[in-house]
Amino acid sequence: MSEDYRSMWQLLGLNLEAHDALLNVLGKAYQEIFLAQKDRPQGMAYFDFVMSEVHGLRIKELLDEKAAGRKIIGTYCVFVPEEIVLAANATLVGLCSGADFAMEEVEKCLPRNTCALIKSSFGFKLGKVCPYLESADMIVGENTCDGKKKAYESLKGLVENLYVMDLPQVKSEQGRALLKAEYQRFRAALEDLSGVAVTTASLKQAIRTVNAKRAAIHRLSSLRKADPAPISGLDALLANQVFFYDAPLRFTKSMNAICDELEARIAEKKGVFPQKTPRILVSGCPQAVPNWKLPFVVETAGAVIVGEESCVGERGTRNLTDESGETLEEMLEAIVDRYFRVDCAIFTPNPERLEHIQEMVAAYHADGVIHYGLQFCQPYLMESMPVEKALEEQGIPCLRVETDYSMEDVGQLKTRIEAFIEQLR
Ligand code: BJ8
Repeated sequence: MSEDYRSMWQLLGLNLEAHDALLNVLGKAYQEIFLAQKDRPQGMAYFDFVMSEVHGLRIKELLDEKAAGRKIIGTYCVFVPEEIVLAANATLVGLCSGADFAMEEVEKCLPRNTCALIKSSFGFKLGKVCPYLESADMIVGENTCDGKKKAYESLKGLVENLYVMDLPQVKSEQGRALLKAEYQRFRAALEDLSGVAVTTASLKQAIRTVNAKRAAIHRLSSLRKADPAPISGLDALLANQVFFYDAPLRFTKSMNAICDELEARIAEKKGVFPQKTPRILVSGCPQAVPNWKLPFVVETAGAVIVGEESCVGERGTRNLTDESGETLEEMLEAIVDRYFRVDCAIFTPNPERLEHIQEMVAAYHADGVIHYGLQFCQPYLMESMPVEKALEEQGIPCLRVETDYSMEDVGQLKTRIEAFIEQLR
């Protein structure tokens, strides 16, 4: 950290000793995984800076926003509409769920066979190491998978400002009506919290801001179609992770600057890996910061990741919100339409997800798909089997990986992934 933020962390109630240990591990991992890569785009320096200040400068900015009257909203799911949050004079931040922490304590609250993502969100709270969580004025949980919705019942005893959003599980008329009703209830709760009413002007501007951020990420995705790939899967994943933390306008600007650089690289046929390196699409569970295990294994085994069919990736950012609405009602309808298209595996049935995987394989010229499932994640592990079958029927090789956040299976993963890559050559 470039400044001494210790008093800030102390005021937030962090456990300084545990927090130091976390930052040390993170810093070392970042060095070994990201900074050791060759030929990274220069624009990645921005993301290196963001990561080096992820618990420092960004938290200070959020606290400054709070002091100026804005509210901070923490979220665990891409169904929480950032447009409505921004329009109510609040800032949305993703909450850490990508590393094991305080597992002994966590397993006193949650069954051992709970997915790593849920356990991690508890670990960061119980271990008192997440300044985002401690800065938030409202933490939004959502009724998605069974694991999350039951876990929020327990989280309620740990955080006093938990707000639970109900979500549909079927893409029916009633499902859409539920989503709309829940977004209206959420808007009212935000207005109560911030004391600021959502207006046509503020919602219109918020839709534009979030669309611009998503459009910048789409631009990056599109550039990954090139061979040689102009950016590694690791760096692209990092950009998708930072998407959840950074100030929206700054993120959009920095992302577009990287894309300008990548366009120049593509014109010169310059890449991070040689041409004809096997190309992988990763599909499945979200990979939250600092979960970099899979791309690290894949890209040190001789392949490049060219897309993520994931909520930290295209599932979360694929669609833009229609900007033509003029009334609050029209804009809310457009927001509901946009989010109702997210093809999370909690929906049943969920045929759009398979269609999107197939579209992405074609668009990014992927040679194969790695289906990434977290252990005990029923929705994605259940879907992984029909996904694998359908892809293989079309001659698209697919490897199903089931893992967690520990490093214990890295050797085994490496062996399986190397064999899969060999098959793609
Ligand atoms: S919209 S994917 S962010 S719910 S990995 S906790 S599903 S048992 S994260 Fe998700 Fe929203 Fe869906 Fe996206 Fe449950 Fe599976 Fe754990 Fe998961």
